[in-house]
Amino acid sequence: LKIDTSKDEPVFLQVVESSDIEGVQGAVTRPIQKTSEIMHLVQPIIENVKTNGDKALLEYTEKFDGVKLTSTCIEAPIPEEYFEGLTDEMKNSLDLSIENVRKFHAAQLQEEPMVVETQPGVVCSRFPRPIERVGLYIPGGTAILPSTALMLGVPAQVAGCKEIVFASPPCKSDGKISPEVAYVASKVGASKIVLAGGAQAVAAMAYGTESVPKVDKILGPGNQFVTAAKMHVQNDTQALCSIDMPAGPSEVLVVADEDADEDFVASDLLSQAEHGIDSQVILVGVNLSKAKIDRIQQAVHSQALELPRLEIVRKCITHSTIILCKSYQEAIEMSNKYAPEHLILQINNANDYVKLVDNAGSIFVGAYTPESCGDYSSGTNHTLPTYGYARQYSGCNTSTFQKFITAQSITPEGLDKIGRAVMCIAKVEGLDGHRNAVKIRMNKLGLLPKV
Ligand code: HSO
Ligand code: ZN
Repeated sequence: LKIDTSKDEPVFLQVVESSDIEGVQGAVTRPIQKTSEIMHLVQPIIENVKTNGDKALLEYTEKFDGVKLTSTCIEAPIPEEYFEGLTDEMKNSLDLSIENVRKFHAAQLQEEPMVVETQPGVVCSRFPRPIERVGLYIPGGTAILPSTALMLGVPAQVAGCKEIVFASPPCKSDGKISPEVAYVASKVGASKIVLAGGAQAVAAMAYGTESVPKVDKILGPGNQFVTAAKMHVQNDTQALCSIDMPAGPSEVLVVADEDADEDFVASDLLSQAEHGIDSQVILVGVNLSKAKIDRIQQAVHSQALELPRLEIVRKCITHSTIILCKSYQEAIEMSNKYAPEHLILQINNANDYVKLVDNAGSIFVGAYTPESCGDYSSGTNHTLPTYGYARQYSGCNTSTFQKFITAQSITPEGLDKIGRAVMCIAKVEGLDGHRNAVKIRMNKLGLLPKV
C-alpha cells in the first residue's frame, strides 16, 4: 500500500475478499448493545420524574447538564432571544431543507379514504388520523442537530399532529438550546421545547409533568440512556406511549466499481465515519484493481487528515472494511444481507440496481448523490433504521405520525353474503354470542330457514 503517511499515522480500511467468510462476518457484525445494564440505571430516573415531575426534571438537568434552570420549558411563541445569532444564510438553508422535506412528506399523505366493497353490500374503508401529541427528542451535547429537528418536526406537522413537543438538553453556558433548533421548532409549530435531555426528558414526555404535556408517541435518536428510556416507557401501560424504532449506531455501505471517483467514495465513507467512533462504514468493491483500492485508501487518508473530527474518524476507520466482490449482483446481495441504514451506489448504471435492493433504509443513487444531501436538504428523511432493522422497519415518514382507522358498513344484502360464514366460524370457536349477533339479524330479515 503506497499511502503517503509522512504527515500523520495512516487512516485506512482493512481489505477482505468476499470469499473470506470469517473476514466478511467480522466486517458486518454490529457491536453488541448492553441494554439491560443501562435499563437498571434509567429506571430510578424514570420513576423519580414520574412521581416528582418538574422538580425531578430540574434536578437532573442541573446534575447531568450542569445548568440550574428556573423553568423546564420554552413555550410558543418562542421569544426572539432564542434565535439570536442566526444568519440569513442559515435561515435560508433551513427554509430550503424544510420546504423539500415538506414537499416529499406531503406527497405521502393519502387524501382520499381507501374504500373497498369486498362483497356486494359489504363496504370496508380505511383512513388515517394524526397521532394527537408527539414528543421529538433532539440530542444535544457537542453536536447541534437542527437537521434532526426538521426531519421529525416537518412530517409531524404535515401529518397534522395537534401538539408537537420538542425536548433537547440545554447548553451548559447559557441554559438555552441552539438557535437553529429553536428556529426549526418555531417553523413546524411546536408548542413547547422541553429543556432537558436523557432518560429524564423521555420520562417527562411519556408521563407528563406540571409543565410538560404527556405525549402519545416519542421519536428521535439519542444515546443509550435515551434509547433505554424509550424502550421502558413503551412497555409501561401506564405511559400508554409508543416509540419510533430501536436505535443503534449510524452506518453506511457504499458499493463502488472501478469507474467510481475515489475522492467521492472516500468522502462518503468519511462523512459517515465522523458521526461517531461506533459508526459502521463498509465499502463493497466490484472488481476493483489493486491500484484503485490504493487510490481510495490514499483519498480516505488525505481527506481524513483535514477533518476537525479526525480522532473520531480514526477510531471508526479502524473497524471499517473494504469487501471485494466479483460482480454487481454479489455486491447487492452482500448489502441485502447487511441491511444498511444508508446504501450508496457509485457504480455504472446505478439506477438499474435499485430494483435488486431488498433491505436498506435509504438509497443514494449515482456519483453526484452524496448521503449528506439526504441528511439535510433533498427531501427524504434521515431518521432511518440502523443495526439491520432495515429488514423490518421503514425510516421515519408521514405515516410514522399517523395511525389508520378502518370502518365498515353492511347492508342486508351484504349480511346475506357473509353471515353464514361468520356463524360457522364463530361456532367452531365456541363463541355463541358472536354467532347470535348475526343469527338474530338474519332471522329478522328472513334470510335463514325457519326451524
Ligand atoms: N446521517 C445521520 C443523520 C445526520 N447527519 C444528521 C448529519 N446530521 C443519520 O442518518
Ligand atoms: Zn449524517
